[in-house]
Amino acid sequence: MIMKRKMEDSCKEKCRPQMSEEQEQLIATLIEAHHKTYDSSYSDFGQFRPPVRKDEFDSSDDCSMPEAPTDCSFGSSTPGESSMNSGNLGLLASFENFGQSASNMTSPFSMLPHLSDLVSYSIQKVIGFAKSIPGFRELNTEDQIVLLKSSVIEIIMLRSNESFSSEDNSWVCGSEEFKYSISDVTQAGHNMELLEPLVKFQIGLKKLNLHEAEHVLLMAICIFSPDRPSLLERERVEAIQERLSETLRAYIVCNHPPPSSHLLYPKMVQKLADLRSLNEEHSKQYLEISREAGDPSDLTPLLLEVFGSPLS
Ligand code: YSL
Repeated sequence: MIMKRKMEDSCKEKCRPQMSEEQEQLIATLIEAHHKTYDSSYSDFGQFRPPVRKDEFDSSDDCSMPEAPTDCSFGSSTPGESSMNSGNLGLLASFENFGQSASNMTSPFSMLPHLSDLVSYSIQKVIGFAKSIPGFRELNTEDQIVLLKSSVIEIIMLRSNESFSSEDNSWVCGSEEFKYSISDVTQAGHNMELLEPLVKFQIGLKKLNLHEAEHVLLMAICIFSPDRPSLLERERVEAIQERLSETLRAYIVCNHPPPSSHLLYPKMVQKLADLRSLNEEHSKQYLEISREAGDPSDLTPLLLEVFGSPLS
């Protein structure tokens, strides 16, 4: 009897000719929100502090020695910085070198200012996306903040898949200048070994060949994770996530043809699990980088607020 009911249910599921009006509307809303917050032309990237790529075979690598400050501290900095520094070749210079300031080409974190600006910009876009997910604004403010703070790095990793190229394992955002390889990210202080899971994640996600509807639903489902610590109204978050997951399952059944639809939903759920461990790893690395970065202004106030300040 139970068996029979189950079969009837699953048949009803599979044979439902269309998704509900409400589900169609939800997807349309999410896609529109994503288009408004993800600029595929990457035309804003020129406003970030410029990327500084250290030549891997550059002998000026040795400049981490504080006794040779004049050789490298002022080698090549932005115009504003060099004029500000001119004349200070003595004590200040060696202090600056100790601190590995952003003006110093030999800083091990030469990509940090640019990538901080990219992440900071992305955080603002993710906030815009979250705010337009039906139900988000109706949550209490505390829970909105908890959901955003805990998921934002995961959403950035998810959305970045749109620029990720499996051909050369890099994120391609228009010009060569805004093409980010693994080595670029290590030049923001991130450890190569720990970046590998991020790249593996990108490759695996790319392979799923998600439809845009699936991509935006996955991001929305990730934001509405009811198990984030210290949520006040967990059940409300869970109810919204449930509605999103239901919509995703219905979308796959109705619109995603086999064979790529095979086990697609569980594979997407697995991606959410992968993101948790990437998030955890990121927290650890961020803490180290924010402590070791010589110049706190390499980061941005928003970054400090969202990921935490080493001083707080
Ligand atoms: O503080 C953020 C640190 C992460 C790296 C964490 C690695 C920890 C190991 C698990 C940053 C540096 C990563 C980014 C920003 C490096 C450059 C490429 C990329 C990475 C995601 C996290 C994202 C690319 C884009 C470009 C474009 O697709 C966008 C508009 C996206 O928002 C971000």
